[in-house]
Amino acid sequence: MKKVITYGTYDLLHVGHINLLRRAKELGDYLIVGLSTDEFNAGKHKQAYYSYEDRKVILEAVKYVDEVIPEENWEQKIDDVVKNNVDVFVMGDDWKGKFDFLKDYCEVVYLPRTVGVSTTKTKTDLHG
Ligand code: C2G
Repeated sequence: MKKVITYGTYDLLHVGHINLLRRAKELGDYLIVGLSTDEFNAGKHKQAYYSYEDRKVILEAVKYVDEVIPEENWEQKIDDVVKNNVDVFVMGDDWKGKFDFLKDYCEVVYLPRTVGVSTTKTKTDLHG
């Protein structure tokens, strides 16, 4: 079974997230998402609108997602890849090059982002 992993905040789920998850799943048979905890987001200077628990429930309802694990720090990726026997690591290409150190442990794939949609844009547009 070919296992894929990706990471993110996945707040206010939108089509850009779904496009990433669908393409990530297409690269294997089982997709794990490392979901940023609220504490880790604070470190990313990101304040998610939905709590980790709610973002996890929402993500687990997406048909492309097989498992959600907490992303608590920047250092856990190698351990996650090895522990879960992951074959492919996937991220949107805004992260291109940032995770190439994982190439010693698995395939590393950066996928083109979906243009014109982001959680930040949603928030700004809604504030009127
Ligand atoms: N994404 C995308 N297109 C968009 C918006 C997001 O393809 N229009 C992708 C991002 O590239 C990322 C995933 O969707 O692969 C999740 O995006 P975020 O929730 O914004 O994740 P981020 O804050 O970038 O956290 O350790 C990695 C970090 O946790 C990634």
